[in-house]
Amino acid sequence: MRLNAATALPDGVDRPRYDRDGLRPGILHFGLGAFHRAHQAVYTEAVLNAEAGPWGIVAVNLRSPAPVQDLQAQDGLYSVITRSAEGDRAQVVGATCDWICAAEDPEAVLAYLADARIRVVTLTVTEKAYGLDPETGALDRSHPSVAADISTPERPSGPIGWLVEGLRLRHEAGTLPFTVLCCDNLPSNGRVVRRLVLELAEARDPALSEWIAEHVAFPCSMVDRIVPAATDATRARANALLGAEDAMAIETEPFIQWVIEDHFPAGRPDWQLGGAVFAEHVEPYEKMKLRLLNGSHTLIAHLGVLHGLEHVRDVMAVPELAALARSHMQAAVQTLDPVPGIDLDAYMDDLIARFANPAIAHRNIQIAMDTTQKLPQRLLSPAVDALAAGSDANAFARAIGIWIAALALTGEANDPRRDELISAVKFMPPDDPSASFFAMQGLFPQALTNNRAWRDRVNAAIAEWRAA
Ligand code: CS2
Repeated sequence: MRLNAATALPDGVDRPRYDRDGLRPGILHFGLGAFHRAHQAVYTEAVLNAEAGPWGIVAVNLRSPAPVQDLQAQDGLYSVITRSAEGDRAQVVGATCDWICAAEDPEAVLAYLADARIRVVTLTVTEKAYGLDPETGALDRSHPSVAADISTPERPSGPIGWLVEGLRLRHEAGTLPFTVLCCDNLPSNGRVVRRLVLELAEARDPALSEWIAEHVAFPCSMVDRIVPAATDATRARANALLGAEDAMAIETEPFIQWVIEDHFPAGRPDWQLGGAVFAEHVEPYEKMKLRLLNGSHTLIAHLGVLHGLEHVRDVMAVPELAALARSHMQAAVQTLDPVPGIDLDAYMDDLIARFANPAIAHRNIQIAMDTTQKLPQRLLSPAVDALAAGSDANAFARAIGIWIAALALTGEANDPRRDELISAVKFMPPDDPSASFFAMQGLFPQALTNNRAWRDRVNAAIAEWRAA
């Protein structure tokens, strides 16, 4: 039997404690992936459990209809299985009140975006979906969905196009705008999305862009929870815990964190009821998380590829490799300013324990995906900062060298710049093996491309790890 509103759940499974029939839409979310389901939706569920409110989530997937069909078959319900050494706990989340595939039903998405009941639009669409040119910080106009959003703006394609068209409808109707809350792992994520939205709006109608600049809030947020892609084992576990089949089940760690800039002129859920923290400045938290967690993740993922280890926890079980992750963090933490309320040593200890969690099967190749989109915020900006502070930034050179060595080993990449990476691997000059990577347009900042000594450190790391 499939999980749905009629399922009699076993005792011990958490479930919505509010009246789902009375749920009204208040949030529209783009990107119905595992991360959203285990993070923002769980916080919103906590709010709804604590106090009734108009905060149902309209979940929009941009392209694939599959998760939307699964939610439809399950009355919007799915389970989150929290796994730790103490065992598994299942929670059925009911906060999603409608589900739409934007490619199949764009009109329904536009109707919600125009609807004043939607007060917050959240996004988890991955780094690459925004069409951000890392070199200029502007829109990459050769990005397929950016190009489409410029040529046919009334029929949006990418997230920035949807936001602009939704805001245009509000502007035209004289309706208060929604607040845009980016939940992707980009630095200053709210500010980046604001800049891209204003650029696209400006290309369409300068008056629209002015109105957005004046009236729309784009708070930054730092999101954190390790959520591996679901597998058959996840679904089997859900089946055993729920006594019903759940095609949307996901598993995750107990840790969860959300730090949000508190700027929501149209109102927002009291996400602090779920443990979120509202802060005046979120950038220090974002930087901490991107450089300590995500930077080490990228390093660990490629160490895993090089050593034929499938999961993050397998890399952490090899003492020399775990020590490398630790020393990477120790270098990265030097590039951070103090973060209010956070003991950075304890934060790093927790990260090591989270990565080693034996109950979490997080595949290295999942993290190694789209690395070109992740390097700037995770490894390259901290390298630039470390060099500017007089360090040799060797830890970051080593992480880049390990990435290149892993690419050279497999000859493959799951990355939007795959073809360029494959040809860079084919033309690695023996005396300067990273040269073809440094030549990739806009990938490395000038401060690194022009630094011969740092590039030599990358080369030394490639030589060491290719030989290992
Ligand atoms: C990971 C992140 O896939 C990746 O690149 O580094 O998804 C990571 O698991 C999350 O940011 C943790 O909050």
